[in-house]
Amino acid sequence: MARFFKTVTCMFLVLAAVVFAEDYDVGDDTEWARPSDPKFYDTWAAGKTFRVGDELEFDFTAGRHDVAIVTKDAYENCVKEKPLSAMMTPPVKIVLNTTGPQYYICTFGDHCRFGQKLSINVVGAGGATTPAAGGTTPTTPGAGTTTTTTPKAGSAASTLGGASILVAFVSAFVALF
Ligand SMILES: [Cu+2]
Repeated sequence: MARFFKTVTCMFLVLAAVVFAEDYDVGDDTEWARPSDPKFYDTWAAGKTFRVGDELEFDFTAGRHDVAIVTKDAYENCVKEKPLSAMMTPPVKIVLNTTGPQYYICTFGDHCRFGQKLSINVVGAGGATTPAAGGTTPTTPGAGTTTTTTPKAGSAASTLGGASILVAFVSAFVALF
């Protein structure tokens, strides 16, 4: 019996991770570019809940932009030297693997100062069971107040949670018998 519960738990965790992980195309149709509105990427991030396991995809024209992961200070002041890491080849895909604020800028020309910069706050991969996690920002990243309103995401997650529990149980029975 213990093995059964272990199986169920295991499958649930795997499925939950798969079901809840989201891929985000940064900027959607605008992609990763110098925006006409300097607040564009703040607006894009607002209302989204980024979780560990989610993936950001930056699409852009090679040689025109890049994606640099930077500190909060570099983000705020558009410091282009010595980024934490920099990626030149699109599409740049970044799987979020730590909680807390994350900062990205483009180091080409004045792109950052014109708003080609993104700050997000990453919360734990809690799925449906941690509605409160999205509401607490440990450090408020300048523009990254992305966390307060997630009623839509929450209800969707609950529905998915129910579905994946069902799938997990069915899978567990199939595996056992
Ligand atoms: Cu750029």
